[in-house]
Order: sequence, then C-alpha cells, then structure tokens
Amino acid sequence: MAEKPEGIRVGVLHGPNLNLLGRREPERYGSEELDSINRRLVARGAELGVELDFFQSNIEGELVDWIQRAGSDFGGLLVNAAGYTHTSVAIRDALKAIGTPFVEVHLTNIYARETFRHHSYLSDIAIALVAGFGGDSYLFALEGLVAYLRRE
Ligand code: CA2
Repeated sequence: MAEKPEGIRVGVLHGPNLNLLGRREPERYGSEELDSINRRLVARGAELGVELDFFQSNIEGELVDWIQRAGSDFGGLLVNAAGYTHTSVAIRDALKAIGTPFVEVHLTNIYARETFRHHSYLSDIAIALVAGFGGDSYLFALEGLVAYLRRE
C-alpha cells in the first residue's frame, strides 16, 4: 500500500521580547498576547491542513540552535526575529545554511519607524515579508507561505 504523503509542517520563530506581547506597550504592539497569536495560527493551520510548531527565545544563540535543529523538520518557517532582525548576522547565516523557505514577519511596519529598523539582515533571503498588520501579519504570512509551498 502506498504511504500517505506527509502534510506540510511550518515552524514559527518568535524573537526577543515578543513574550511581552499584550502586557507592555499595547499602543505600539497591540493587546493580543503571543499565545493568542499562536492559537490563531494553529486554528488556521488546521483549516489549511498544516501542522505548526512554535519557539520563542530572548537569546540569540538559542534561536540559532532552533533554526539548525529545524533544518529538515519543516517545509517552511515564519520568522519574526524582533530586534535581532536588525543586528544578527548569526540568525541570517543559520537560515541561509538550512535553506528552508521562510517568510519574514513583523507586527509593525518597520519602514515607518526609526531608521535603524529599516535594515533587515533577513529580507533579501526571505521568500516574502509581511509587516504592519499586528498579529494578523503572522496569519497573512502563513497563507502566503502555504500557497508558496503548494506551488513548489
Ligand atoms: O514589529 C515587529 O514585529 C518587530 O519585529 C518587533 C521588535 C522590533 O525590535 C522590530 O524592529 C519590529 C520588538 C519586539 C518587542 O516586543 C514587545 C512586545 C511588547 C512589549 C514590548 C516589546
């Protein structure tokens, strides 16, 4: 009997301080907590037939370790590297090394903020960038990533 083809698995990486979502600076980052965003992603993933896994860390090396471990586990990734977006060659190198397609995600429109946020170490190696829609950025990114993976 032919084996059932495995469904798409998507990894979701949340960078530093995103654990504070909904509890600090709601005027900038919204009032939705990270767990709520994750639950919405799981619900939409179920509708799309996609399984999700999540990781949040405030520590750059832990993010790099997770990306390395994620290597062959996922068809694609959603990555909000938060502050490390603008500083981390190490996270860029890890994502480039595993070669898994990923969408760069931001709650806020980084190009409408301070100039130091206008440079991202990730955008040119991402398949796409979704920014500025609050927690919905992740949902829109999931839609786009799954459509991309189904086309490939
Ligand atoms: O807009 C985004 O998603 C960012 O990745 C968020 C980062 C920021 O450094 C990037 O430039 C854009 C900051 C995440 C901090 O999250 C907090 C959440 C609640 C309260 C305080 C910080």
